[in-house]
Amino acid sequence: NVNVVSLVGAVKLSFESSLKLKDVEKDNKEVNEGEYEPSDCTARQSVAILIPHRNRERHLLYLLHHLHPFLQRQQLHYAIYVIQQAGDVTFNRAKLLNIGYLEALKDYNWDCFIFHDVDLVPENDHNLYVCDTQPKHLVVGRNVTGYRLRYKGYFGGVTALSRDQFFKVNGFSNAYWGWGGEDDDLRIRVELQKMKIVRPPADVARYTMVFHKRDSGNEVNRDRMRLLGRTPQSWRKDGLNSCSYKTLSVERMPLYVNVTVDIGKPLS
Ligand code: UD2
Ligand code: MN
Repeated sequence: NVNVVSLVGAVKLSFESSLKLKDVEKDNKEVNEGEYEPSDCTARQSVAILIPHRNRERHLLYLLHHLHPFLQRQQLHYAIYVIQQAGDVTFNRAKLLNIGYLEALKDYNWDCFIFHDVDLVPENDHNLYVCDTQPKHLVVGRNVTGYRLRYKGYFGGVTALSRDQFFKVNGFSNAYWGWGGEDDDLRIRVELQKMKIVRPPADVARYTMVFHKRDSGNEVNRDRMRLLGRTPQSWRKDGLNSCSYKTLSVERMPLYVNVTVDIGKPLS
């Protein structure tokens, strides 16, 4: 029984500098250790939201503020995981997301995984955070790029893959340190499995990206083109099955599970 009334379509987003974590916690009393389940129906999918993170506290706060009510309107059983890279070695978004998948599955057998940049806030709740029969790219447009697809094959920002789809491609590559390439690598993995990327309609798949500069510690990865050329040969042995890391802590906060990890450093 679908309660269509709970969706509102395009929402007005707010980014108040006075917003505090305590306020967001008060607004989301039904969320327990980052997890929520509708009380009046059975959700169609159980969804883990994975957010790679380091030093973007303000963005995380804005995202939690909008995402919790958004996901509840969609009547999902969900949990939010923030995967925090410890230390100041070069950032590795893809490896953090692999870790999120592995760690979240220790809690529950999630059907679907949403790989989510911390700075992207969905503008329309008809953009459903569920998995499809094919890997799904949820970002067609962003405010900063005139709401147009950046390029054909673009697969960055927010993606949804089922547990099996992500397992089949062996997850992300762990080899992309610094900015760029890891999203294209995942697209290649998906295409090698003869899967086809789907997207919601452009008027629905819209995001606001909170303004930011390139972070120090996330410099452009100059090796990314070479790596992308090797993906067809390397994907089988570089991914979920080779992801080594040390879990430093798992904190069950009211609004998310905070997983802090030591992911090592790039080879040479
Ligand atoms: C684009 C993609 C992103 C990724 C990246 C290249 C879009 C909308 N997003 O983002 O998915 O493919 O290019 O790697 O096209 N982060 C931190 N702390 C840091 C650095 C990064 O938390 O110091 C996380 C955070 O979740 C952030 C994400 O990594 O949203 C991507 O980094 P970015 O926002 O700096 O890169 P951007 O916007 O070019
Ligand atoms: Mn960004």
